[in-house]
Amino acid sequence: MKSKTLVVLAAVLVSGQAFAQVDLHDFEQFAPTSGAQFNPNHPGSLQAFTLVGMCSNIIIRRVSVTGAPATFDIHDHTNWGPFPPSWGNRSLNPFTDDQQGAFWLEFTSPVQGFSLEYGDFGGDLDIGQMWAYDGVDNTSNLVDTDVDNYGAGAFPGSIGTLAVSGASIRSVYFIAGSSSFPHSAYYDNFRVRCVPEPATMAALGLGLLAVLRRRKKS
Ligand SMILES: [Ca+2]
Ligand SMILES: [Ca+2]
Ligand SMILES: [Ca+2]
Repeated sequence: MKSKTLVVLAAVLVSGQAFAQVDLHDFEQFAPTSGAQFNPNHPGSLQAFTLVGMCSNIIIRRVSVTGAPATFDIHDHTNWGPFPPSWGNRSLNPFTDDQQGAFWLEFTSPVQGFSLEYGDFGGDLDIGQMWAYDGVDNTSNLVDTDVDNYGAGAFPGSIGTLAVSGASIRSVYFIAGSSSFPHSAYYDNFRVRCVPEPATMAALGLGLLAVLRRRKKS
């Protein structure tokens, strides 16, 4: 590694903040459980699903309203749409239980921010809502909220976004839909902004500075 690269790396590592890393989860690599070629179309095959990230994993679940487990699917839209081109061929689908509760994401390590994209094919007037907590569920402290009016928007041109941020987020809840169908939107492109670990960053930065000093002397 050249000295100039080392200087830049050392500066970034010492400052810590500039190193905040983002995990993108686009669902593209997972086997679909629903889609146009499946019968029934939205079987609700999943009760929990884990997304593996570089700094935090996400456990996806849904809140039960009826007492029965609330389910969801990973949707294949290869043969049906058109979905937004940036959504690829897979997304998160709650339509099996559109009268059930919000999605509940538990982060296995604290994160600084979370955002997602959502939308549907028109027909109803949708509103998206999101809540972030500092503990693994919604009995902990509320950190941030977001509301987005999708209205009469429709795929493929209209993509809604929901985003929350805070010093230490351990769970996020979200729901998007209308009064008749409270959970009636697809979700994709989860982005997780991770917490830099100040102690690790400082140690790495100091180590690099030491290497640089030694090089200058020689
Ligand atoms: Ca996707
Ligand atoms: Ca709609
Ligand atoms: Ca809808």
